[in-house]
Amino acid sequence: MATYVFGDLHGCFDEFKLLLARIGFNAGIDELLLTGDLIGRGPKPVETLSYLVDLKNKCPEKVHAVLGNHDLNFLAVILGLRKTKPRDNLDVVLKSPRLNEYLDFYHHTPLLYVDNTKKLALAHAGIYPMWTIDEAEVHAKVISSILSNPIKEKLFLSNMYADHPSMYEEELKHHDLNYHRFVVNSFTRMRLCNKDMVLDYGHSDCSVKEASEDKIYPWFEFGKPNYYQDTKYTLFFGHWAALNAKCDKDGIIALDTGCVWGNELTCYCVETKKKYAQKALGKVERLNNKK
Ligand SMILES: [Mn+2]
Repeated sequence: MATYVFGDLHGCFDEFKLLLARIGFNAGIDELLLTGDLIGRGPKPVETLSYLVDLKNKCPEKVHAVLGNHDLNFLAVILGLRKTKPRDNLDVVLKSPRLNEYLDFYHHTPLLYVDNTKKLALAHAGIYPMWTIDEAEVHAKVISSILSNPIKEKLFLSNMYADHPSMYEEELKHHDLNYHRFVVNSFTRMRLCNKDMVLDYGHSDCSVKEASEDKIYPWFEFGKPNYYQDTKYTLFFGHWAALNAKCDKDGIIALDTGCVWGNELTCYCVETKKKYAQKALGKVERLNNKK
């Protein structure tokens, strides 16, 4: 039994299958974890979701994904709250006879997955530096309960698109829409923040070096000192293709290597601590080089 964690798939189904074959993935025996952004932009979203839904139906305990910003965008599109853009390549999913199955799969996909036995956690963008894994789990569960309620889901998704509030305070919990938006932004969009843990979205086209000149740094540079080292938990995240999986923090592992942009798809074996990569077979034109 092995546990494999995959970075953002973005509908890159061919590379996904090649990498599964290369690692000798044994469906039903091995565990498959995914850092989210399963679809969006890439060429084969229907094949990707169908594979994951089938595997999840067959062995529910062996497949765990978390929601990414593109996955949430897909939910907003289905509810008519967002228009599809041709470059998102979602129309083919919307026309699929299995749409309701994909929707059900997503409604049961959390923002954060934690395995307390294997001591690992998985979130698309990461965990807000002020939160422990336990605290983050409480926040993530609030959003899961909203997504399982159609009326609350629609209200939540229609208020999701904004950058504020940009930092967490206990007080936020009394302001539902702002609180929910902060939680979802931190789990799915976060990349950079300042030393006061204010999330920054203004430097999204900058490199880490350029941002640091403005005293803005990757979120994983902050947080409870040595939290992941001390607790021996490993946190996996995707989302940040421009980082190219470069994160040198103990216990924090970046996995998005931008397969959809023509780079490669990466997965990590928890037991052997080995990384595997599959070169992209194609390339989607990159309009915004950080997504
Ligand atoms: Mn992504």
